[in-house]
Amino acid sequence: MGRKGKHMNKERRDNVPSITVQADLALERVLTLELVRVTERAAVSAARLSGRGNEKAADQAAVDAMRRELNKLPIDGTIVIGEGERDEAPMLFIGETVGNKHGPKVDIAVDPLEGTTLCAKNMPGAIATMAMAEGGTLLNAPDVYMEKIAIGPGYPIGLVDLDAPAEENIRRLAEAKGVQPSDITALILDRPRHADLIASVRKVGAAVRLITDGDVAGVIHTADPADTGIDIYIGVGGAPEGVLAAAALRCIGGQMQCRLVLDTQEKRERAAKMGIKDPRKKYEIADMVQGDCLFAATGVTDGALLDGVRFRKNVIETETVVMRSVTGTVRWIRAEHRQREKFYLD
Ligand code: VTB
Repeated sequence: MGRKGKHMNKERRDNVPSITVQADLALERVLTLELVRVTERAAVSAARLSGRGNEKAADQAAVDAMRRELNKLPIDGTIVIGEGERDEAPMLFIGETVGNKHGPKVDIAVDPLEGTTLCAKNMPGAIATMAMAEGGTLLNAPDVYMEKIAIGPGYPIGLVDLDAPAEENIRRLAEAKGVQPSDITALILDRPRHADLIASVRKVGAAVRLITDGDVAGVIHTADPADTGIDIYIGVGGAPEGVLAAAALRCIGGQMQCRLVLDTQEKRERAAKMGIKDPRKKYEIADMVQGDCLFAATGVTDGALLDGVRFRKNVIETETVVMRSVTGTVRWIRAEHRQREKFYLD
């Protein structure tokens, strides 16, 4: 779903199921706007450092801003997807509690700067993103790789399968869409590990669009192929990004299957400590995000999904998409900020 996704056609809207949860289990809807503030602040802080070639500084700026804003929220939050495990990340580490504690118990997944390299090089597609869900309902995943496959809404459940050969998935998808495999475009991270995958997709006649980073937005692109030109996302990316993308698809519809890449004893032990019992488990969206959730992303640099931050003379402009699973509502929020102080930029 690109920016033009704001004008999503009716057919697509009709295809998007909203999830059913007990009223007392739904997240308070006022939190939706609170999420926007959090990702806006992180995006502005990172954007100030875009194109400076310093990934660490941009990431740190986003982390600081996001943490500061999260701690103002009326929630009793726990970071379940964050900057790393406790011993390696001083802020927004997995298990850190955030919020002012006067509010609901929630799980939080954050990627304050998704695409640090994109931001450092001022390339398209860096975003600040987070998801929030009822306490205990987000997958607690270690920072390892994850196999992923995702398609948009409106297809029969189980149409594509993480364990099927890429050629077969493309053929099935083409048939269901009523087109030839050559009309299908797959989005894949440009990495040497994907050489065979890319060759298989091309062998069946489909097109590959490569991205250097940013697979949270990449997965979201599958939700509106008519707009983005992307029918399917396939490949191995980060597990934290996988859970964030699953939260977005939980809100807007679509299918996604994932499996953690736990290829060493050390990784299996880390995962086990986080409660992962079956290291080979194939996760569906509902396994990764079990209840109501909210998802937000603000553009840092310009991208297909969102415009980046604009620093004008007296105004800072941001663009954010925020979604809520219980209603399936997607809001595109273009904001003009006139109070620079709130961004702690000077
Ligand atoms: C992907 C990509 C992210 O990490 O998840 C990737 O979408 C996976 O790790 O933007 P490798 O770079 O090691 O392939 C990111 O690039 C974020 O670091």
